[in-house]
Amino acid sequence: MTFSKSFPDNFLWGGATAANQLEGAHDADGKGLSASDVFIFDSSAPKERWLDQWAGMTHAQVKEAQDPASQKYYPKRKGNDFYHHYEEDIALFAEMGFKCFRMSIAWTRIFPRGDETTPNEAGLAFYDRVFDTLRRHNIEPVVSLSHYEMPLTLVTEYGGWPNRQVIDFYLQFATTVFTRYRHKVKYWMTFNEINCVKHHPYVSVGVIEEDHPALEQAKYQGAHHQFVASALATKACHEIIPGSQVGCMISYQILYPHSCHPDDLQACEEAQRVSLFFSDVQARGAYPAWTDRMFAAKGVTLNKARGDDEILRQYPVDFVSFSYYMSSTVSAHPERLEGVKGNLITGGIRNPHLPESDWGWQIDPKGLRLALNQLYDRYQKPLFVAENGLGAVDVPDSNGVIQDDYRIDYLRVHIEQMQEAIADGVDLFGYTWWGPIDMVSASTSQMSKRYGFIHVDQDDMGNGTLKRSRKKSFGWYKKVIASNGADL
Ligand code: BGP
Repeated sequence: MTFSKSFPDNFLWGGATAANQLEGAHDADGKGLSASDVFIFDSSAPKERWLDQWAGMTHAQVKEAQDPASQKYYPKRKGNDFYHHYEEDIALFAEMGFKCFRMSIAWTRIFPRGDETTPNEAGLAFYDRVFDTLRRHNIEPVVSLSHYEMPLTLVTEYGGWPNRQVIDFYLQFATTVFTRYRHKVKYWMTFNEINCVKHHPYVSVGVIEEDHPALEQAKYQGAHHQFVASALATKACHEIIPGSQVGCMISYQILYPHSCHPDDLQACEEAQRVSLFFSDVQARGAYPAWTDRMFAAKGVTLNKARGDDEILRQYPVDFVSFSYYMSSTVSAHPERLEGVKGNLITGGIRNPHLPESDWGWQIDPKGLRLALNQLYDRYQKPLFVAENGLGAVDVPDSNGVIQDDYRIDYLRVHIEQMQEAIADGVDLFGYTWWGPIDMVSASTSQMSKRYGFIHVDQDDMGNGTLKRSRKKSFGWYKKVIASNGADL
């Protein structure tokens, strides 16, 4: 007998974005500079060094970026100008049949420095307009509070998240937006990819490495404060918006042992645990026992305030969301492997069985089914695929249309594996493709790393008309949503 079970009727199909890569208008209507507004990227550097750039900033770079005379181009300040195009863009999402739209609120539109006591009304009004436009199109907003940005002032004057005061600033921001949008937004995420602090402490916890000779201590102390802030925000959200749903969001890569040697499996398990303890804390409400040993090995001593453990225990998240782009393999002795280059982004070992994207991200749809099952086994909470997508170089055909069959193929095989996971019994309630419209890449700041169903006419230096046009994948995803995942 064959067994089949498909997407639930109310499945949330949609797309995912982030304010700092999308909106542009970095100084409009009172917005302050955010940590990501000063990020710049040198694509001429060797690819192996790309992650290092994304990982850190120096005070000198921040200072130069704040200088109005600086001639450099900062792509995230321009985004794709959603700030001025949101009505048109949301209408296009509606045309595709989106049930939901994942976006983030730029903290600096609401609190430009982060430490004010009164919010910026013009910033609040912008998101009212966005949410009202979504409602008119029957699109459910799914909102991240902090997606790789925080007010730059909280980095330069307060030292970022290692400073406990930042919890209060974040909670002020969170409660302000919960209260303002309590009738408009039901689904919230507290921090984007909270487990990426180990890769890029600057964007994750606002740490400038020069300030922190004990970098590991700063990273994990910052993460601890985010856990407490996330738990208290979850509590506040439930109080202010009855029936609201709050999720954590992690970056999830399936990891395979490079060989069947027990040492490789041990190394693989450890790497997976180090990545997953973040959602363990947020979904189960406690640090796993083994983290004592990990922190000791890293020389980290967490400063916990009295009551922190109780806060984590009392206010876990309602659902678990994650991004899934690729898998990687782990070896206990990578130095002994000859001719095996590390995965460009993660430093893992390349898997010889998998193809890769133009940017070296290895494509593994079955890994998505594994991820869904692993996370559901572990947490027994509803899951949401908050990001999944293919960054590619898109070249228009002679009629000016982008025939992105490669994107359709990527999407098709990942949807098939989600369907398998649902048949396995996983409680999955939504999927948002990253990013439904071309925008500035998080890790490289390039426009040319395109994910969209909608093309935006803009190059890496910000030149272009910003005109939006439909790619071939636009119609394909529309058909998938209309058939609730049946017509692939
Ligand atoms: C995730 C981030 C997103 C995003 C995506 C694709 O890690 O949450 O912000 O951009 O990856 O990454 P990139 O833009 O670097 O290709």
